[in-house]
Amino acid sequence: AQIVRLEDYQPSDFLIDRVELDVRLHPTETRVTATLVMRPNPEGRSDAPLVLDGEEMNLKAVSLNGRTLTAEEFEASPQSLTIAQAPRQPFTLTVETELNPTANTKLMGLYRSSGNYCTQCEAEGFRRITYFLDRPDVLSVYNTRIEADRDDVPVLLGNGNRIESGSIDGSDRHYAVWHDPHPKPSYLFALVGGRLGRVSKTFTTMSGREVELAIYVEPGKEDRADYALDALERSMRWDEKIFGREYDLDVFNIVAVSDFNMGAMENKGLNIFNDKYVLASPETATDTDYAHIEAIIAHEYFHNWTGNRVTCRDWFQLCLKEGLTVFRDQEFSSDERSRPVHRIAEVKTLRARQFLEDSSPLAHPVRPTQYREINNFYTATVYEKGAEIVRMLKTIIGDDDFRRGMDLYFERCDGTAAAVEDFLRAFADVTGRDLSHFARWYEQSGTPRVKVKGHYDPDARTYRLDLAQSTPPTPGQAKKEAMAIPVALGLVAHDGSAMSASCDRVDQRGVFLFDKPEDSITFTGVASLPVPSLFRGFSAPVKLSLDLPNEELLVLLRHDTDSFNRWQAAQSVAMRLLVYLSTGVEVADEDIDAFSAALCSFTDRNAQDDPAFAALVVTLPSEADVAQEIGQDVDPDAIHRARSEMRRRIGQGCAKHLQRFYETLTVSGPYSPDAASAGRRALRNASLDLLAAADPDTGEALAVRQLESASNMTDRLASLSVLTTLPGAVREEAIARFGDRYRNEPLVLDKWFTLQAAIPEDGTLERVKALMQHPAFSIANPNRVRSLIGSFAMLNQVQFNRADGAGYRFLASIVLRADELNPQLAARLLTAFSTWRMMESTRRSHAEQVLRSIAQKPNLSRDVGDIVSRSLE
Ligand code: B3K
Ligand code: ZN
Repeated sequence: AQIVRLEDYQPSDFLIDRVELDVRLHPTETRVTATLVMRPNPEGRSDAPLVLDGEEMNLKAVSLNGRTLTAEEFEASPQSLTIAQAPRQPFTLTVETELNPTANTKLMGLYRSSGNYCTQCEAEGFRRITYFLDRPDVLSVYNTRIEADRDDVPVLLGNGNRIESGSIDGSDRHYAVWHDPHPKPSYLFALVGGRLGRVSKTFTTMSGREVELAIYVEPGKEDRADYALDALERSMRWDEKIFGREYDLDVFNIVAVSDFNMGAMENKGLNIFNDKYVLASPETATDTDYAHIEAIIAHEYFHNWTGNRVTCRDWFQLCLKEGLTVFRDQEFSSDERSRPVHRIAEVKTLRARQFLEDSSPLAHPVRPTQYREINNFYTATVYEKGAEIVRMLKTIIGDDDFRRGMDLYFERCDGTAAAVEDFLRAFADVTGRDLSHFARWYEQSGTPRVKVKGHYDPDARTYRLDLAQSTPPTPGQAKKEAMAIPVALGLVAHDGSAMSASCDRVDQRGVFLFDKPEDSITFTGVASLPVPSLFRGFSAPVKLSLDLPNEELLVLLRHDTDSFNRWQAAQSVAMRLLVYLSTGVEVADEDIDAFSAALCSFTDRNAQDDPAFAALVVTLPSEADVAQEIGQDVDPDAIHRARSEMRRRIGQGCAKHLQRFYETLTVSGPYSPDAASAGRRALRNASLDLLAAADPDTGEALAVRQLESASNMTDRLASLSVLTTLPGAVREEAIARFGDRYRNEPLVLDKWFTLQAAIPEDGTLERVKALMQHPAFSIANPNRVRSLIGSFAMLNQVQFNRADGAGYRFLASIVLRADELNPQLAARLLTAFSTWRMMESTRRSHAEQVLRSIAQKPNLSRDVGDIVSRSLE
């Protein structure tokens, strides 16, 4: 297959200044007439033919400057439309195409969802609507006229502002014309047509302009969009206050659709969302759903500046908009909720997804240098590690210079298609710093490992830290260089008192920049043996090796002023015990008891003031986390047994405390998704989970009672989740009743699918197969497939990785079926195999066999072909 390389980037030979689109919506024969006002690019080649991208369309006519071209004057192939003799002066090209949105199961380009029409163009979907220079560095002003049947399609939406609408005399059709004054790349184009309900409010921007905000949803579900609308308003206010960014159109529309390949899409002025990230009511959405809605609404809105006003030169620069925008949405959520709690959640996701990817055959740099299918690079590395790079930059240069650098970046790059270099240059220019070493974070893949050893000299009252860094080889990068790693650090005395030690290598913000393979720093005035607290706030995306004994980690849990490291300390102890238990290293009972006692007293002290934080502290690393830590010859059954044993021991050791939390942390009054109430529910439900692990009978009784009396989905789902860990008739009855109660709520059934797919028992594979026959399940709907099949593969360590290989064969069969309909969905599912090399040999050989059999299939999509071949490399 064709490989696209960063080093081959060439500016486009032609530009498209204006686009007039006329779209006549029809279920199977939609007509699109595109009039493109074009000219040769002075920066392009002067003798080049005009080659427009296209895919799966029916070409009806082509005309140049108003004259219809004969078949000899152009060449149309399935992927392109070529005019060999294109004019060397400005010209107008008109292309008429016909498409079938009903047959479009890839959910790219124009397609139908629940009878409505919608589009998805990123990365390369616009070429499925018309022939075009479908690349992000071609920016055009769009005018879109949409026409449709008035009764079937009463709502017509496009990018920008609506400038005209009306009926077509003598017919049952109507139209609307939308104009977007901001030049944009084709991937930000969108249109929607359908029967939709609406909620709206007016927003006054910082300079006093009025903007109409609206969210469109399935009729009857309007009240479920209120929270999203509120989150949108808060996002807009926040971006004004924190980054000085104002919105730039008269309307901002969001449409929720039920068939969508990812979370949402930032089309200019017309965001299209997976309805999972818009619709929420206390009865159907959990606290986590509310938090995700808030974050994704913010993320897509923030793209208006980081992505749309400043867009990407080419797809290799994807992190320029995604990493930066994730950073911005993380900051927003941190300001709206609890910053320490949010930081821990970010790091948990980063480790579970990005560290995993970075140690897998699919590892790639934050800015990749080549791809076969760009849709396979919307990854945790580009998004989450990309955000960590921005965060490190801010840590290194400080808040004020970071804001000045952002301002300069916007000022310089507004209206352009930029590259990572432009971003870094803005910060280099405002600080006078050389950021070329730091830029390596975009180029080098793999998670650096930092080894640290501490040496205390009581006579000299000095404490020295010896640091060494290394990054393991990754695909295409055998040799690694040292990275510029900001280490935020401090020293903690054993009794918890503050230490007045100092070190001239540590800046006023407490950060040491570790940018060599090895280095040492020395603190003076250290009155007693300290416990080092390193990478405070998780100041860099690295793996730290520092063998502190459990007692010292528990000192950090009790006394560190950095809350991230308090949590980290508990996780480190838990991880050490879990790895020992999983790999047959003997663990003394006292070690588990000491840990459990420390957890009891810690949660006791924090339960009332910060229950969300306490809930994170009592939650053990997941089975997948433990597998990743072990890293090779992994036996998922042993990990499952170890973790179950630990949960039981902690549940028993802390039973009194947990019972008390369970009884006292109730939330009175009507449901509210705010962080404080959500925190109480989180600790209460984490307590229930551990109580059930310690004593299944009590746990079952409590869970059944909670399931019946719960007034919101968070508590209801948490109790059902606890019941799924307790095999028997009570569980089956609870599962059946829940499924029946929500039989008309697909988004709730998704949660129900997920819980069942994650049951770590032998019967689960059959259960999952049976659920595929459920009337709500559809292989064509990404949410359903991910909830049932994706959860089985990603959450159920023991059953997906069954020793007999049946889990792998099942996933492969689904991937192949899905690939015929929706390659992006299929490729995403297939990434569940990225851990295959770390399994023990029996599982490893089953997985390899299954991957090889997929690789041999004829007619694989480029998406699946790419993932399978890289997984086997
Ligand atoms: N930019 C989109 C992702 C598009 C994915 C294309 N396969 C959503 C986001 O990151 O905001
Ligand atoms: Zn994004």
